Amino acid sequence: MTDIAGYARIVDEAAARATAIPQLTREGDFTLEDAYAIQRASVARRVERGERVVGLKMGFTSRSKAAQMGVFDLIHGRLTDAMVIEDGGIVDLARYVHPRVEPELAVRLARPLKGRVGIAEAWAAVEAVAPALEIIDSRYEAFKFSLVDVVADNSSSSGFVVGAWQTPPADPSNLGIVMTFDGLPVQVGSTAAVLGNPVRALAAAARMLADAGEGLEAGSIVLTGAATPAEALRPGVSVRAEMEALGMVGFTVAPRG
Ligand code: OOG
Ligand code: MG
Repeated sequence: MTDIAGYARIVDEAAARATAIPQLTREGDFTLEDAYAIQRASVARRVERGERVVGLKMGFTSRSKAAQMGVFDLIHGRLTDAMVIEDGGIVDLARYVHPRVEPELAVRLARPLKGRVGIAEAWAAVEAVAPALEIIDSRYEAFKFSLVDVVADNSSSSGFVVGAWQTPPADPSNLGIVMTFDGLPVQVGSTAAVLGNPVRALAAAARMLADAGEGLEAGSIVLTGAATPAEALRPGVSVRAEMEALGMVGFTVAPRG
């Protein structure tokens, strides 16, 4: 039997202390269902400490991210208020193990989204959209993991920055994206890289949660998944993403202290 609570404590403490750990599966393999149970238990520990769940992030919704990490299944993780970084804010690398950043379309729901919904229904539930940057930070040594390892580790959730919320555009399926470090482009792409249309990632989120008897609440924020590979953060760097029709979002990493 997989020690759900024990593994949840290990990943939660690794995140809280910003220390790398060996992959959990080094002790023996476990099922995807166990992995999500570990994720739920680790997020419950955060909630017990006073954090609030504010939404969900989808992972491996683009070919380029899946290929970068060698995991080709859609995954999800929970976002809490403690992971929020203000647009234009300063990020302290000491809070993380080996953080990376990736550009994503964020959506906010006007109403609950539950069950096996299609693209039209998912899009109709969206009240606002924004350009976003996700800071991912696997707690595993060398940022290496299997599918069940990364799911147990809350799908590497660690921080996210959302730009100005705005009225959803008529069609979000092919918006150009440029991510820059100190003004120089480091990744260029399109929301089309996310399952052909990032709204598909939102519908997939509702379906995945429905399989576990859960759903998305009104007001939830959903990160639809990186449209490009992630880039490692370094001290002092200024990170920006510009998304066609939606504008900019960014943050600066504090210089080495
Ligand atoms: C897992 C999380 C993947 C995305 O947007 O594809 C993800 C990882 O790469 O560490 O957030
Ligand atoms: Mg992501």
